[in-house]
Amino acid sequence: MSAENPEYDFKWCPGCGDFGVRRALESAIQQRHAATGIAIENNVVVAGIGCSGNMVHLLEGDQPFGIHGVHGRTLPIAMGVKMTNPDLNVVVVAGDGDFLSIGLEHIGPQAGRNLNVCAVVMDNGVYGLTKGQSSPTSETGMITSSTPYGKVEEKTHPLSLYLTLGVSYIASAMSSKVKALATTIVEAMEHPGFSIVHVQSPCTTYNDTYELLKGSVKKGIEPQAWAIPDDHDSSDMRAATELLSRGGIPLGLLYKDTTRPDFQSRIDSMTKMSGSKSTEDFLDLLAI
Ligand SMILES: Cc1ncc(C[n+]2csc(CCOP(=O)(O)OP(=O)(O)O)c2C)c(N)n1
Ligand code: SF4
Ligand SMILES: [Mg+2]
Repeated sequence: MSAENPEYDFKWCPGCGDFGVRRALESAIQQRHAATGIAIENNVVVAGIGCSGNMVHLLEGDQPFGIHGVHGRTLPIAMGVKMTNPDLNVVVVAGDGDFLSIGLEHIGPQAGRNLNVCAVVMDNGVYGLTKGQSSPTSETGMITSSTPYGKVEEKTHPLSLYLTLGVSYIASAMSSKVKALATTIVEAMEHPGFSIVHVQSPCTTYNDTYELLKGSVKKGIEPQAWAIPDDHDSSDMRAATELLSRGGIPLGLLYKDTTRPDFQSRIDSMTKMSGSKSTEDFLDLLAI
């Protein structure tokens, strides 16, 4: 359980975007409980390593189950949890470093499987916990503790990446818009397949992007974030690709494919087809 652990004394910095994500996740879990009557303990939060992953220790109110695992390995752990108990609602919480750097190799396989888990990715464009090194989503040229002369690499565009890899539900959100984020997380949890809610969650200590995202009339800064229009057809991959080509950070539901079976349904069909009745039967088939 993720009940408060007195030996784990971690606090987010004032203004950290992860506070908003936490409130949204708590609300989404409560909303699911209120709508379905399913116990809070039916939810399992699988956390990455980072300021963002510490969410699993900081959730307030009724406690879901929680696993604070290994850096970059949220998706394999989530798969293990979901496959051993398909009735659980499994939610991954991870940072841009955890999910898109060391953990990048796991996104494609889970997209291919359409594993029925929901990933909430907190993107602050930096490695916050380890004191501000550049991450895949740091801007090219950004000066950080690991890039004193500026980041050399091109930045990763996570939404395009998810779309290309075949993730079946992709939404983009802002940590400061808590109510909208909670609604999105509820929808993503309900989606029968692999869903990613990619959240702009600024790091006030090492990469404070609030002003860039929201813009400032006074300073003549155009907002990077913009709302996906209501008439966007989220079932249309071409329309999603076209939206992304406009640049900036689109906010809202980018893509949703409800036509693909999820991993468990594929496994169930295969089990039926193979004539195996149980895991024991299957293991017997392999016995020499
Ligand atoms: C295998 C391994 N490599 C490196 C680290 C060190 N490490 C801990 S957190 C982290 C990056 C965190 O960045 P991010 O996922 O963006 O989370 P944030 O702190 O920004 O929320 C790194 C490199 C580790 N704990 N384990
Ligand atoms: S270092 Fe950044 S990401 Fe980590 S708690 Fe502080 S503000 Fe949040
Ligand atoms: Mg980060």
